[in-house]
Amino acid sequence: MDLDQLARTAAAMVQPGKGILAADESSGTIKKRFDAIGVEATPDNRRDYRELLFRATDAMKNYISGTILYDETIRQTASDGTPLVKLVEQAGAIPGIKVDLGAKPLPFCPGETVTEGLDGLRERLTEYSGLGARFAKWRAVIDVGEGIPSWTAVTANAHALARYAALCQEQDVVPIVEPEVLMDGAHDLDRCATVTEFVLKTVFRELYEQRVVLEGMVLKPNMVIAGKTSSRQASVDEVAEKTLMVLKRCVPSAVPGIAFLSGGQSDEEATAHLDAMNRIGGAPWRLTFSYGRALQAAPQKAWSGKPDNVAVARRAFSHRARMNGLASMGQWTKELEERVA
Ligand code: 5MM
Repeated sequence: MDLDQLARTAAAMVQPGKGILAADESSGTIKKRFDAIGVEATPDNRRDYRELLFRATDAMKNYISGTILYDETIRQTASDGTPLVKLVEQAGAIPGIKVDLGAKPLPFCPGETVTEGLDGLRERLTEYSGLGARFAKWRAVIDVGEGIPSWTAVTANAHALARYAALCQEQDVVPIVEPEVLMDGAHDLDRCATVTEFVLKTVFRELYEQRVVLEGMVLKPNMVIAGKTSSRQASVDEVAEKTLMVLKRCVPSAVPGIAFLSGGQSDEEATAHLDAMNRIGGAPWRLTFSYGRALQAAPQKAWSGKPDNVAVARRAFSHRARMNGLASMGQWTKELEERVA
């Protein structure tokens, strides 16, 4: 393990003004996104769409530090024969790869899942590293509801995350550790805070037990936010304060950076929350974004599968990437958002 290399890559992933583009939707998830814009989910359409993003020079060069790819994407070539992974590199961003195989039902824990994919992971990491991936991602999904999450589900997921992270570091691949407490449900902000704290404490205990070097990883958590159907939605400042409070209780300062997921927040909410946390300041880690939906919803809608819309879709992507880049430094304003709109 080359700790300097891991730490350098992790620091580059969370550098000021930039964040991570999560473009690692599995075929099922990208189908849902394409269905919403009336595009058939074929390998060529997925390739064209991702090529559109990776050739968006302004966004990729200026605001995107790294891009998470899916297994199919890291093997695909663009229309001119250039591997898509090379497009990411040429734009100055670091290629990464989703390596988990998805959340599967956890025995004896109704309604809960455990993320699978550890079998054969060492060999898959070797291959992905040869294809250009310098970081990886594994997402654990924690649902909040009556009587859940269970201790069983949280510890099973935390253990798998730590085993994955150790295997990555063994091969000089930076692990993004993503324990996502879902926004689905009617729970309030405090319940999300309690569950997120329990999950993060458990994850960091498991990371320690599996000998993961904290300086060579990036954490990708949810923000502390009320459930989507909660009768009381918290203000931007409440979300920022509670999220920072929970993170400070759980995340050692040796971790170089935290790159949030957006989890179903609107584009502007995800930006405003990140910005508010960076304005509060004083955090021992860099705080940035690793958004999927909150970066891609606008370009997907603008594109809608039509070649004539590529330029306008790239502008939409560039705008969201710039807004989030500013938020990663606490320099975003609503006025900037509206001026462009
Ligand atoms: C890009 O979305 C990823 C989806 O993966 P699956 O297809 O396996 O569900 C997801 O892991 C994503 O990287 C994070 O959840 C962040 O995305 P959001 O949309 O929550 O910002």
